[in-house]
Amino acid sequence: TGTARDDATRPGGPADSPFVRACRRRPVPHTPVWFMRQAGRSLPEYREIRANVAMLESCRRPDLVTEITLQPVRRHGVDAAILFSDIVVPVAAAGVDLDIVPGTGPVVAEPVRTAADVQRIRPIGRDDVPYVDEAVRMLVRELGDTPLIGFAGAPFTLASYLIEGGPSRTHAKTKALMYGEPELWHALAGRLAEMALAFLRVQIEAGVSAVQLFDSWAGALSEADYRRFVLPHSAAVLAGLADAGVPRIHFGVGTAELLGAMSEAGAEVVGVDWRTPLDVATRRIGPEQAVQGNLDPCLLLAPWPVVEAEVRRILDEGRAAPGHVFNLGHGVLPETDPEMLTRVVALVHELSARPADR
Ligand code: 1CP
Repeated sequence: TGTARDDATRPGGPADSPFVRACRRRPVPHTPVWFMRQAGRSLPEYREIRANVAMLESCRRPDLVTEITLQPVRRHGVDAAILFSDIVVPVAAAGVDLDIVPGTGPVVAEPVRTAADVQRIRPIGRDDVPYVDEAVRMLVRELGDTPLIGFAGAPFTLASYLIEGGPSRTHAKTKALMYGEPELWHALAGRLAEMALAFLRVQIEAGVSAVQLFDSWAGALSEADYRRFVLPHSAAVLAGLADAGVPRIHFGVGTAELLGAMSEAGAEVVGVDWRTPLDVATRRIGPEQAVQGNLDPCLLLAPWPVVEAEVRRILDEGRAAPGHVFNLGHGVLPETDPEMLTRVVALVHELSARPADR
């Protein structure tokens, strides 16, 4: 397992790529850019592969995972690939009966209600997700100098699917359990933190160059509740990877009021959605962490001159941060014209190009 990593750290290799350098607040030849959900329904070549294969099934086939992960790298020239998988893949591997329903998202057959339900969620390791280990190893070989990002869902966002039984707008059942049965909440969140940590370790062992912890729905919480019920569990995931040698990214949506607290969880990079300008976000996060973001995904549905002006603004505001990875504020919308993404990558590279000697 050492070989993949040793090879990755050579000069010019993935660990020395503009993406990883920006995560570590080091000088870069240009601002790196990738897109959350860059692999997916905006690409006709993705829709073709997925036409007759269910989502979870596709995540368990290393050949398909590899091909789907590479598609946006080939097409757009992004600075990083992100493993094609889903945050509920390790949950299913832990024995929870769930499916990813087209047009809906994750649906859990028997939502978590009791301590016994929590105990049925088994600890996982490499042998529970061999297809992830295999796909990452294939991808690291195929990608050469382009870094691969591994990811996991954070305890709050995973808990929401498990408690609600599916996607939720209010997260009402989740909050009811959190407030009404705090011990049960902490038992569940603790178990999900262990799951996320184990899942990320498998990906790091197999050779990913960075990891992102997705707490997509944490913005539903007040800062006080976030600090009390969520931050310790997310911090435990990130702390468990402190010696792993790869940068950690911590992302959520609607987190303007949580950026300070989230930055305390310990990641090298804090993801920011489109609601908070990156210079404002940087003041909340502090000088010790890089930022990632934050073009509104809906903007990619606007005419090019509008997109161009927004890309310029975000690069300007990103200069206030000690490191900037360009991205969207959330995932690519399925109706996005892929040509827009290709043009954004080229524009970010062109506008941010630094002289070679820097
Ligand atoms: O290219 C990539 O970005 C990699 C693929 C990826 C990632 C990073 C997928 C594939 N899922 C995820 C993570 C994920 N899954 C998150 C965190 C990121 C985010 O906030 O977008 C979340 C919240 C999920 C849960 C999920 N899975 C949803 C959202 C449901 C809701 O609550 O609104 C959905 C729709 C899925 C299914 C899914 N995952 C991925 C794809 C391509 C799809 C659609 C599958 C299909 O129906 O074809």
